[in-house]
Amino acid sequence: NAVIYRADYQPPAYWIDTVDLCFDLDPAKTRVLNKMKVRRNPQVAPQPLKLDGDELNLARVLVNGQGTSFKMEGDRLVLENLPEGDAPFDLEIFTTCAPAKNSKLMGLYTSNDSFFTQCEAEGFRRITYFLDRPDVMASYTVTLRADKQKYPVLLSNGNLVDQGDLDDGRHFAKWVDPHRKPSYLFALVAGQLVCREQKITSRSGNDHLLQVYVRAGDLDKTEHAMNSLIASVAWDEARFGLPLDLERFMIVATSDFNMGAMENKGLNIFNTKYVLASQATATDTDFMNIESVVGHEYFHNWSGNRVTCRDWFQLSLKEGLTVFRDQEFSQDLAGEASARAVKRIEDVRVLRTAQFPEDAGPMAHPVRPEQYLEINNFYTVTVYEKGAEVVRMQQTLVGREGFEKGLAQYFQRHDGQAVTCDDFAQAIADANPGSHLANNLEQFKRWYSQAGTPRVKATTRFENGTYEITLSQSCPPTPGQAAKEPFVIPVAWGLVGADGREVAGGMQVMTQATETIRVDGLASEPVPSLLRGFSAPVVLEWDATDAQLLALLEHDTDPFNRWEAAQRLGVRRMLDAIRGSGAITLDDAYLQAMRSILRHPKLDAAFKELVLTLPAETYVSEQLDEVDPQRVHAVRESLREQLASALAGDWAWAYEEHKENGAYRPDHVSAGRRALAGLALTHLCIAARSSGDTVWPGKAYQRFKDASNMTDRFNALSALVVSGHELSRPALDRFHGMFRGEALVLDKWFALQAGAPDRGGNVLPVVRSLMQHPDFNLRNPNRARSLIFSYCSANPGAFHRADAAGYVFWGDRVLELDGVNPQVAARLARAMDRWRKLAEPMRSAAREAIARVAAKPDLSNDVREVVTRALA
Ligand code: BAL
Ligand code: ZN
Repeated sequence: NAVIYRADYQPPAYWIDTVDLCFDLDPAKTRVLNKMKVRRNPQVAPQPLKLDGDELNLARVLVNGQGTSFKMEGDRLVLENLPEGDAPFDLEIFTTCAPAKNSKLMGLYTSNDSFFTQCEAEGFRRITYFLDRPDVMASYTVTLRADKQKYPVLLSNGNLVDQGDLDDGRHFAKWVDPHRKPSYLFALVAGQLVCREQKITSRSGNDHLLQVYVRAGDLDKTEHAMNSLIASVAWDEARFGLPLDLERFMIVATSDFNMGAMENKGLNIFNTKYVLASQATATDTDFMNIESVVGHEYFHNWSGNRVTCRDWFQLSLKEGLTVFRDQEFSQDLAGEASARAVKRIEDVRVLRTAQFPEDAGPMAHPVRPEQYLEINNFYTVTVYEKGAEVVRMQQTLVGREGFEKGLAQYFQRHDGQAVTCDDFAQAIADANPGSHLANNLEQFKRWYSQAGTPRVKATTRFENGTYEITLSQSCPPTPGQAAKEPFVIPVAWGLVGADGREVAGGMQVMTQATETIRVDGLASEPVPSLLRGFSAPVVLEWDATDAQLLALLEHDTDPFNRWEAAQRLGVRRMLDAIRGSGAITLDDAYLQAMRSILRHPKLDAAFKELVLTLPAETYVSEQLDEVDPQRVHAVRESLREQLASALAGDWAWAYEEHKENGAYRPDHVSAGRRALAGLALTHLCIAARSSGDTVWPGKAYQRFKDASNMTDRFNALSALVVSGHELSRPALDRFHGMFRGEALVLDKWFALQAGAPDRGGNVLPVVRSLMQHPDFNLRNPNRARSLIFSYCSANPGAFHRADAAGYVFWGDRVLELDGVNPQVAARLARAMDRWRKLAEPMRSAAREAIARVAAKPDLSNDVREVVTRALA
């Protein structure tokens, strides 16, 4: 229960070379026989062997076949009388555990009468005593024994080398993993599963068997996951020369899973949310997410599994890199430049609405954290998404080809090793001597060590045909880091002339606190386009005029900054209203600009949808020193209503123009059309609320009933719910009736109601009553997230109530969940991260609610760490 520090890293005192595990699977009491070959690490002074364990029943310990003395230090099993010298010895440990009682979903657990494992980060110690740390890599042989009728499918990592029947209706399967791996990549699955399989031959001519395992009845929802896997294998080989190194690659879906998915070697275990999709049950977003998560887990096979982390502080080594790789994969699959830009905007939106607040709050930490109490709390948007931006900047600084060379260098140098973020950056730099990265490597690595979002302030001057842009960087203090040194910041820039044409452009690689870009010989003052493509994860402080932003929205050749101009125009109007009287009337210039984007003959529908979507409430709130979330919500709603009413004719045109897509395909072009039609329908229903019109809500209801796919159906349902139309009730009831057997669709049904716009405090009572719904189940993470998180974390206008009832609900749920699944509880605890920014009386009420949670004596480390930091 102590804080762990990166600076305290010590190499392991022992190595474990081989592990032979034998499981007798039983939900109530599973027996685990673990035979290891262990040897001392000659580089470390002799000391006892201390094995990690958690909630295990220890039955026997043998060293070289003989009973031995041992003692317990907390959860650790300590062996002192071990053979002298460096020669390997046999260590045999026999334990039992209770998978059916494992509601934490870490280690070995049951879900729907099947067995699954989750070992990252520290779940393997809940299966057997072990050196459960990523720098101890071993060769695994696994034998699974279980009732044949109940558990006909028995899977583990690697290759199936033997199987057969045993007495009493039991059977066995023996698996050998040809690759050494750390314990967090171990996996087993046993249950009644069916699989879709596909044989493929890779570019290099090797044959592989790909399998996707699901429950019977779900097989018709696995085609997209399989296609995504096939595409992932091909992409990694084509783009980075990284082939599949296994004969067999399996994906298994389970509906009880803490995370999205897990990259266990050769046996990825997935949340059903990221596997199952059919046009009737999954939206376009679900299809895209499946593609990217399947890609992400597959890409880990190299970036994570072949080269892993020395310790958990290095988590971003594999996660930042693999998010970067999955983002690139999705962009490459999207194809055209405009579709790539849409994906980039979506990724940046996640970063700015989730990671920037994290970087400014009590849980702020560097991409490579310095300390943790519970590592599960550090699977964060900082480690993942900001980590990916840090990798992306390295690519920017060495160029795309240089980055490919750098990655090849990294894998060549470190294949089979457990390494650090420093090793990664060093390899990329070494492969690119003379590059901006190589020339500034130590300074660049501050991105790994300094927390907080840097701010780049831009000021401009035009005199005698010379345009100057002065850029100054700073970074606010974060917990434990009062002062920051300058970062290396690549700022992609361009100048747009008065006639809308590009007049200059380049990349300023900032290394100093202040730098100036100068362009001579200009006939008139241009408009600067800065941080193109979001070339660095910073806040750009630029006091642009409306005219400059409107010019960029119309002319910028950089689609990201075109979108960004619209965001700035929207944010400015919202902030003016929030800081002012709370009321605002949208100006013609803004409305006209939005109209011309909506009606633009050449722009993609997906891009239009992004431009016409107002900045999120959380993003707007981050721009304020003190936040009244209800006021932010009210202002955004007011703007949306005006946008809806003023452009009603244009929205009607957009809906009619984009609503028909022919046969459903989840490709980017038709998904973009559906997205824009959905946004239009929402605005038309919102406009109908003020005008009293019944035609559009009626059309939305009809669309909801007749839709041929989930995207259109859900968008129509959402339009009714968001606009608060009375037809939303029968539509919600009908939706539930149609999909009562589809867990993932019911998650959407819960989430939509919990995330609905608040009208006079009506959402919390709905959430409370949905907690009593027969389909609600707190123990299922997806369901808990769909109802509770959708309310507490994703609906600020409804959650932050002046009467504090939202906070009381939050505290009760955190404590309730902590008794079931601390990892999920700690995520929910993070809903209060930004409490210090709240206006009174919410701030005091929030502090009281957090203090009430913190006062509970037997809190998990997970929740304790979050609430303690929040109050610090
Ligand atoms: N390694 C945990 C799940 C993921 O990031 O792929
Ligand atoms: Zn990952």
